[in-house]
Amino acid sequence: MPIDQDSFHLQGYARLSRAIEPVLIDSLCAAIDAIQSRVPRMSEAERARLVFEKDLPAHRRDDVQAQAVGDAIFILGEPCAFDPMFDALLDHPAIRDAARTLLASDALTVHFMNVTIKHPRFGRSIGWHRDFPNDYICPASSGFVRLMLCLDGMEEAMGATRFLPGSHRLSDAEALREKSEGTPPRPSDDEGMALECTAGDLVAIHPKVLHGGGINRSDRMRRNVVLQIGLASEPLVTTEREGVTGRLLS
Ligand SMILES: O=C(O)CCC(=O)C(=O)O
Repeated sequence: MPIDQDSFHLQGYARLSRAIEPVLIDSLCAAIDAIQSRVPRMSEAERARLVFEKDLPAHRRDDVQAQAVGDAIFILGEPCAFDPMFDALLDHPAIRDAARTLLASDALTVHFMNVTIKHPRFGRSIGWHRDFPNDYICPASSGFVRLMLCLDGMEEAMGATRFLPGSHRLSDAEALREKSEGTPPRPSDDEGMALECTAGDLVAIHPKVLHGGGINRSDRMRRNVVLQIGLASEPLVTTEREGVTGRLLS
């Protein structure tokens, strides 16, 4: 089943149900658990690829204090550098086909990969934002897509990703101007719609759609692998690079 292009272009996002097989999802979850438990023994170089919940403002996790969240990882950057299991996603037909369909090209490169983790009971909320432009790894135009693989599934109480449907309909110039002139007032956190998913679902995020999501107030883990994939013809204009950056999606 192909990804729903109409929904992507109309709403700014689309979901492909059960795109990735459970056995791979289980292996990725086990790999993340092993990385999390290895944190106390990690080198500085490995820790530098992680963003820890305790280092971020407490107001986005209901003021749960840093001492109470331990070494919980919020962003696991460059997961392929920790476990080659993540490489399997770059070769997975469901990922390749979704990106080719949505970007209408066979000549695509990987920009980056991470795992965004909302731990049970305090995993932080993410404010409304667009992915284009971003300061991390970004081309000059919005010729890219983020594909988000839900490892645990997402319910609203778990801090499911929220979308403001149709908010991607602005020009690249307007999105760039908005960023340079300061963010205009955003909707309140509970506006838009929470996209509930099953483990293994793949969500395509338009680079200009407003999205975010609430705190994980449930007792379940909420982990998503996020992959940014772009047109090979669009050079990157930011300076950061990952090991996977520039890899052709074959
Ligand atoms: O994990 C999520 O809910 C969304 C991740 C996200 O907002 C992003 O990659 O831009």
